[in-house]
Amino acid sequence: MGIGRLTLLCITLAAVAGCSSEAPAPLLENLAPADWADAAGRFRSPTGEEIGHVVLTDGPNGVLLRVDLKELTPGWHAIHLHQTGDCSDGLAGFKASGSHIDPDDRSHGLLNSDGAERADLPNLYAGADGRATAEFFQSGVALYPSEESAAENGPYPLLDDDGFALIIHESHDNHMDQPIGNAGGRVACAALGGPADGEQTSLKD
Ligand SMILES: [Cu+2]
Repeated sequence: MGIGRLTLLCITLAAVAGCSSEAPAPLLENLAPADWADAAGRFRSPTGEEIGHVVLTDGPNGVLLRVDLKELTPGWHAIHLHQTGDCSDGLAGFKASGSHIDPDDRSHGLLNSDGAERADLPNLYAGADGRATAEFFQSGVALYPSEESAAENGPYPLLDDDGFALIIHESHDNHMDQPIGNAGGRVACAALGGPADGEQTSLKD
């Protein structure tokens, strides 16, 4: 890794990994080792406030995600991969992020016999202080388009032309009901790689 790349990494990840000598923001401390991060994004509340981060690592069998959020309602929340990297309409419910990533046309739900969508993840738990920190792994997706991802049933490239969004829902996903496991509205959104993002932090050349 050259100096330029390292500098870029530190600038991009300054908030995430605390590369600078200044005290790191408590929210982001130790979210993930810097050399894990292939991409990172910020979670926004409906009013646009920064309430968390996600770090994504591309692996040979899928994508690893680490998330850290604050100011959530205590309890379980659904977290899904949505189609479009656009969190610009929070007050209107983050609808611009589109529907779930589901290239196989499956039903929603990790516990559904006709499921699951590639959007589907286990629930995220926020403690009494509203903080939620977790690691997830999703097979069937990759960060970047490739020959492999273009093949039938290949990994779905999250950072395609319109990017993707990680959406936190108001309540938990029951992993069964259509279309979103009765998880309610969208309360936080992290856009990566989308046209309206402006916050893309892809670290690959
Ligand atoms: Cu969703």
